[in-house]
Amino acid sequence: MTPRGVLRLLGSLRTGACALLLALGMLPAPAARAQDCGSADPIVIPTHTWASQAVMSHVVGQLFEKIGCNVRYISEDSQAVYEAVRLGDAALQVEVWQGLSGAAFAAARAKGGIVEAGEHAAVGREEWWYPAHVARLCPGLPDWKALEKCSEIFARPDSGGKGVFVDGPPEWLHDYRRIEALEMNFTTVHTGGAAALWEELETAVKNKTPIVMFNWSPNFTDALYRGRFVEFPAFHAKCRRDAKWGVNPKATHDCGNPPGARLKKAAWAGMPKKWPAAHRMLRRVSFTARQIGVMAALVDVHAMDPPRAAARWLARNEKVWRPWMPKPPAPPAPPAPPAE
Ligand code: TMO
Repeated sequence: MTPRGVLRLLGSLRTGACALLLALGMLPAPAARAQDCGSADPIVIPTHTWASQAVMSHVVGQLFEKIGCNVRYISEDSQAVYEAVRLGDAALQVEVWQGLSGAAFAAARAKGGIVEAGEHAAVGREEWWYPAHVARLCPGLPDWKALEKCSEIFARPDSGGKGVFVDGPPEWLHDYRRIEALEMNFTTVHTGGAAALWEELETAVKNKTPIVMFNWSPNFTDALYRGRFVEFPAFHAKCRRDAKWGVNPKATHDCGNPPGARLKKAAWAGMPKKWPAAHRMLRRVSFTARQIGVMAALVDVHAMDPPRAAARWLARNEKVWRPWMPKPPAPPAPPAPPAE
């Protein structure tokens, strides 16, 4: 059984006990009212197709509800979302990745209407990746030149002898010029979404077959698979615009992804005025890599849906989120001493 399979089984045995915890975590908070939120209009929170973002969205939404805000969730494309937030059709995006969304966020910011609402503690990395057993199948990893030498073991019946790089959906807008720029004997196969990526991973781990795939950290895979990112020639901004830079003097994109940046939060510029308490709370929200990995695991390993996973996370992590809540109003000042 794969690590994910084992954990799923243990998880189902614990479900009874957990239902109780969950119920405790969901006891109604003392009467928060919509006027405390600034507006009774729902705060629209967009969710994406990978687990940590969906769970984090519900964690933040359930915190907003604790202070009396109304919340509505929509599922939204991870590129189009920045335009939606800019126009106020969605209020925020809780987990902005540099690689996936850096360009779309910057473009929307340049037009105005969307602002950064601070960073998480976690640094995100997005890159080609392989689970531990692949290191034995392809000596010399994580160096990309070793991967290139082993390309044939990653071939599939329909890949014409080329190694297959298993990627996420086209929506993630990955740049494949790197494969050509580094003259790699690889081709890309898209999966329909994150869940399909994990199915590919699990199959390869169970059968000990080679796989190289897109992955990111923080993720549930950090704790479960002891994988590594492939080390490509180090990123440099010039790599993307200056052909002469880098290992291939005739091509741009002859380097890896940026080494990583803090994950950010984005907000509609009208949010501070319309929902001031929620906006202040959003600014204070900051998750560590470990916390984000756990959120992903609740869905991808323990098969919970994101709202339940969020309720569970909140029930177990009050110490983390309590300091983000609005401070209770100061007690009334003691009466002044009577005048002489
Ligand atoms: C999280 N994602 C990093 C899909 O690009």
